Amino acid sequence: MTNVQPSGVSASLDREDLLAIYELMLLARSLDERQWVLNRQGKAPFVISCQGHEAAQVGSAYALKPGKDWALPYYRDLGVVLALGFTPTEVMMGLFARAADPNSGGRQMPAHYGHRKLNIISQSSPTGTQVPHAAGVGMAIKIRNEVAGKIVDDSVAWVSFGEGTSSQGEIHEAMNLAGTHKLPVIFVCENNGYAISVPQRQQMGVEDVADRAAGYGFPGVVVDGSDPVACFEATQAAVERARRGEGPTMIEFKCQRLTPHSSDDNDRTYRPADEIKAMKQQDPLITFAAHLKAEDILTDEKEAEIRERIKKQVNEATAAAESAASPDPSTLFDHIYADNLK
Ligand SMILES: Cc1ncc(C[n+]2csc(CCOP(=O)(O)OP(=O)(O)O)c2C)c(N)n1
Ligand SMILES: [Mg+2]
Repeated sequence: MTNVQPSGVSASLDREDLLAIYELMLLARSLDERQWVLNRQGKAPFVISCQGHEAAQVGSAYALKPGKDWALPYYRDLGVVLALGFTPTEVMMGLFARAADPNSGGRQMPAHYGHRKLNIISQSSPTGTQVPHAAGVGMAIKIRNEVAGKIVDDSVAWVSFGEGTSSQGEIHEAMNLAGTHKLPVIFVCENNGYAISVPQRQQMGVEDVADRAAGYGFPGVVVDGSDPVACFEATQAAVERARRGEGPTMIEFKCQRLTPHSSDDNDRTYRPADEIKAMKQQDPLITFAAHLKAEDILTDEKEAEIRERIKKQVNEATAAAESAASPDPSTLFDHIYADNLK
């Protein structure tokens, strides 16, 4: 296991990239906050937040090629799907279960992300089911190259899950398969220290989930999940390794969950108030903005301009999705019985 130290600089990221990453992080936060407002107004059924994970999500997804690589994100990954090309309106279509929702045409719960054009594979509600799917995608890529006798497809499968989920059996089976066959899979664990109300010390006997990768014969790295540049760098290294046919990597991002588990949870019953207060000091939006300002990449004027643009996007997305059509009842059985497959 290797520890990747926060770097703040990357040879592959220029000033425009760093500003784009910051803007995506802020867009994810703003859309997330709007979803909570809509939930508390009784308009949106369920919210599960990316707040506190934005740096890990955007930094990591920024190392992928949307539409070429395969992404199997989990429910918290709003920052990932935005970085891969989801529009704010598409996100809101999912929240309101509208017909135009790219995830499932309004059939899935919110935050079960999927997008055909972007190669984002829809996930199921039982946690972790996307992880063996990712190993299967990696196996398909490998077989395609074996049949051709050379690398004709150097795409990778990127899959994410929480630390609680990382203890489930199928995650270990998927990592074993990927390690055995050197599959091009990036296993991303967003470790926020809680599985709903259960703290990590009651979930597993190790401190670093990435330690487990050694048991399957591939590298495991631990990265500060509040530093988007370090998250990008670690993912880029894993992607390059996978593209070269050298096999999988596990990356563990140490994140903070700044909200309750979901809009149906009250974390004040199990998290001390001072723990939440301390976490907010480490908010990646604040620390990354401070870093960019210290480097003269972000100015107060630029920040105001970005915030204004995002406010407009979030307002427009909300209005478009609120007024959009629900799925037509005549499509109820689509995708359920063989003769209705689309
Ligand atoms: C197989 C299964 N067991 C339990 C649940 C209920 N559940 C949903 S999210 C969750 C916690 C997962 O925690 P973690 O993997 O750490 O991810 P986090 O939400 O903290 O990002 C649980 C227990 C579920 N959806 N599926
Ligand atoms: Mg967790």
